[in-house]
Amino acid sequence: METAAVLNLLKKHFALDPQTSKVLVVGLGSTGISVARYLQQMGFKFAIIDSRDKPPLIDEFFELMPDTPVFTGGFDDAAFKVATHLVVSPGLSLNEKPIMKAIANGSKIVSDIDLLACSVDKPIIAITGSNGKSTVTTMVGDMVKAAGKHAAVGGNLGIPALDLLAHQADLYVLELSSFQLERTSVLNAAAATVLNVSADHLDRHADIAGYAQEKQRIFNGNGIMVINADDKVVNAMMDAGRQTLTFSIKQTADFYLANKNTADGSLSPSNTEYLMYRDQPLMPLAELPLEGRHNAANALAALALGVAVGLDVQAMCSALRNFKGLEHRMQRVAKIRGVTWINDSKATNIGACIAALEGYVRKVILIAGGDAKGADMNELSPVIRGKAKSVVLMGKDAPLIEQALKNSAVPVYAAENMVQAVQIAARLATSGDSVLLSPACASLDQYKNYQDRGEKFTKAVLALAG
Ligand code: UMA
Ligand code: ADP
Repeated sequence: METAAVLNLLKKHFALDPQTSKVLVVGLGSTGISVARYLQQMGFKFAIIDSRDKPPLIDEFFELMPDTPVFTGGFDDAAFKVATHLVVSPGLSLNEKPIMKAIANGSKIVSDIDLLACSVDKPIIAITGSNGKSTVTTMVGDMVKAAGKHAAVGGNLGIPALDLLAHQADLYVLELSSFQLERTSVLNAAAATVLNVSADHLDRHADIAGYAQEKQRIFNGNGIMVINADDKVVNAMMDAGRQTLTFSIKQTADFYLANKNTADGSLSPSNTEYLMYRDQPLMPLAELPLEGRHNAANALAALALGVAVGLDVQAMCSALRNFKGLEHRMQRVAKIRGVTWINDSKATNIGACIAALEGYVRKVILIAGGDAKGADMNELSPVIRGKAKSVVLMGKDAPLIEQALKNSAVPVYAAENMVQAVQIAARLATSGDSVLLSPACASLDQYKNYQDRGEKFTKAVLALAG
């Protein structure tokens, strides 16, 4: 988009003006750097502040913008006092005292997503939810490519939204977290979805209703809403006045699963399920190369988003057939002496663990635990009782899960680290069993991140093979 047109929008929506505004970029992580780069290109006056003594990207920043004022090692009141606008990175709560004070004194909050939305005239597809965001975002990106168009894919997924402006794109596909959404006001995506809502990040949001409310902001505007008909909280976000596409793995919807093969009006063999678009069978579910029934929901959501922006249905199905799946999400690590080992380390909340377990017909051995982030582990109890033969627990909040299973018949074992957890699971497993690492908790109490946890699991499992 022409710079003048972008500046007009920024002025209209946020009174943001290169001549008069003083912007404070709060946080010197990947978002902060992308915002600084954008503001510099657009000719704004700005400074950057980070509470840490040595933010991880400080050296890169000094090299990039040696003349920009930088404050580190705390939140200096003086820097906030002069700021007309704050762009606060998603890792920081808006409830930080200096931020709240600045807002009370009239500073306006603008997010990197707002800045992107004001800078592009191509459709944005926006994806949020407690689980499945990265999977669906990647699927949609692949679908856009398969349809012969150029997708810019990023946001919470990894590439900060504003860095996507460096490439020409026909469509922007954004994964958005509740933290990004809570501070975004002008997104107006052409198609948007909340995939599901389950307890997560309750250490940052007051309660699940507040968390859902932030997610719902993804629908602000007048684009097509893609709604999960199986999720009560998401269903309540429906707006009768808006164009909507629904998806479901449990009931008929715009996108759903069915055994009916309507090509010739006959029923297909009962074990052949199809991904359906209204009365049109799109492809057999078995051709989706992913473990777990929740991935059928993800595929249907991705198809709905693609249809919402006019992508070719056959091209989208071809992208789904070729979809490799993402690491650490229901990833099959090995089959050793008849036991299948699955790495679902990215299951950092209850909803993901429940979805993983629900996908199994036979009972599994579950490895779980870590930092529960304030969630109620009792919610796990029914599905663990129904789907787990035994549970191996580790990490800070293992006692919460153990307590939730107190009066159940499911045997619980304690492990101090991943190697021990895998060895205990290996002793418990017999040929034909599956061992599932799906922790229902964040990893940071014992690991660098969920990737590190998944890698340690994989290494310990492969060591079993000798
Ligand atoms: N921090 C401070 N002081 C500061 C600024 C940051 O201590 O002054 C800390 C934060 O508390 C946080 C860390 O630094 O622990 C990183 O925060 P950040 O906002 O600078 O993070 P970025 O590097 O900009 O990365 C963010 C997203 N991170 C978070 O929301 C925590 C990345 O998502 C995202 O890929 C990136 O923007 C680009 O959009 C990561 C993530 O973990 C993958 N997201 C959470 C999730 O998926 O559950 C929400
Ligand atoms: P996110 O980006 O929202 O964290 P991912 O695609 O990275 O989502 O998957 C995170 C975790 O959630 C993984 O454990 C994965 O198996 C699980 N998951 C993926 N899709 C869904 C879904 N639709 N419902 C519940 N859990 C899911």
